[in-house]
Amino acid sequence: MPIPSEAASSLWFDHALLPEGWARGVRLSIADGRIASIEAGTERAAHEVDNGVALPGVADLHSHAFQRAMAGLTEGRGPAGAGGERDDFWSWRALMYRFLDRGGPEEIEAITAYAFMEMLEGGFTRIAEFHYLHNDPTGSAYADPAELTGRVVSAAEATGIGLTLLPVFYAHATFGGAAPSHGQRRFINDVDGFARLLEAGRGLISRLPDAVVGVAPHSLRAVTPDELAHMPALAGDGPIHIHVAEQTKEVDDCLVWSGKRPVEWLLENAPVDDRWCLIHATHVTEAEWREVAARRAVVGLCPVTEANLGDGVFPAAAFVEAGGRFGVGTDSNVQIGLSEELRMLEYSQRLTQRGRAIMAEPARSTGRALFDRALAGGAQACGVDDAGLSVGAVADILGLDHSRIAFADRSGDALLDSWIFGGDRNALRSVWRRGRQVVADGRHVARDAVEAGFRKALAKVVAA
Ligand code: NGQ
Ligand code: ZN
Repeated sequence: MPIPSEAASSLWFDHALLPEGWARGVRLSIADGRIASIEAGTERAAHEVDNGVALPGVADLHSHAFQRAMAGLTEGRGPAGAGGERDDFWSWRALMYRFLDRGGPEEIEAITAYAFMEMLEGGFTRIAEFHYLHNDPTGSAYADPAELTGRVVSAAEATGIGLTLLPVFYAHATFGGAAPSHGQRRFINDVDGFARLLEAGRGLISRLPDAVVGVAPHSLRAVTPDELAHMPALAGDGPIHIHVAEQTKEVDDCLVWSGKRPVEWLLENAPVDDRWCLIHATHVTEAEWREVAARRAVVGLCPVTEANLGDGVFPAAAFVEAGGRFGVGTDSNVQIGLSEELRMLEYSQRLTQRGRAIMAEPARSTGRALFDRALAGGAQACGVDDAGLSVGAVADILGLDHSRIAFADRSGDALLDSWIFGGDRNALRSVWRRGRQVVADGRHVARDAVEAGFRKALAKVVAA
């Protein structure tokens, strides 16, 4: 069920954030899903709509879409988790595993489509889906082992979001090649099976206009060094994503296993370069983050989820000052939105450093610096090279409603700051993907059908 709307041939904006900076009276012409020309300083013609403030669409570099269905269901106090006396990341993970007792292909597709739709409504025009749900609820492979991969591709097609598909390799419970636990049965693969899954994924995405396939060894806990060594070749030209150093227990366990910290081990034992995206990397030493920056890898920050799970705070400001690259992801999808992620990122830095405008840079406001960096880092991590409203780039465009009170008497970077920090959720009015309008008046064009599918899926997967 691909979305119906026709591609626009030209769009007029009162303000636009172009790679060289802010411009007024901007007309973008669009052909074959790409920006064909950009004129600035124009007057709006009588037949043209004022589409407000144009921003380039940003990539969400990390998601487990199915977790959207759990939002709000893990916020109570429960029995202690595997990792300690209190509710923490590990007790959350145990609840998340239990959530996977139900949910077949139809439910997974419906939940994924709902999350992808909300990403578009929230300003993300591409998603790197870190997809690790491969098996059925008993832990057996589906008749088609790529069944659920196909469902992710269908969800991207139905919503129109750009897809960077990251099939996940997952084989062990923890460091040292431990056998997987019962809760992990839906994730498990071996290297040969994974190679076949990747091939299937490459076939499945060929029906999407600009999808990318990469690989995702889940974490140093779930993958042995031997298995990890296969991943760069399997990735081909695609990106390589891995969760790393999100929790202090992971750091401690890695030290016991190898004598090294997770990021340190990865940098010494894997060919980490600009194809790599290190998800979270929360607990890093200065030597580690300096080396990550020098390797030009992207750090995939997921500030809302990291706050929700109590992970900790990545030293983003120092990392960026050293030339480090980051993008943002929605990870658990407990809440989905670009402005929310950027705001949480800045606020986590302010709260720990007791300062203001921590991520701002000379001549760029906080919001602008966050936005520019997340745009570039997201594109790199997703394996796409054109980010930004420039001629030849894919026409993935956000339109903020300039008439809202949040933007009164604002221009330039203050527009971004007012959107990100003012928190007007209705400010993002329009989204175009490859020139087709997928969000109008703040709603995805297929919202009614996608929402109905999600409701049906929830009724099946949420325990009574
Ligand atoms: C995940 N989520 O794969 O969904 C993980 C939890 C794990 C986050 N790390 C599982 N936020 O890391 O073992
Ligand atoms: Zn994750």
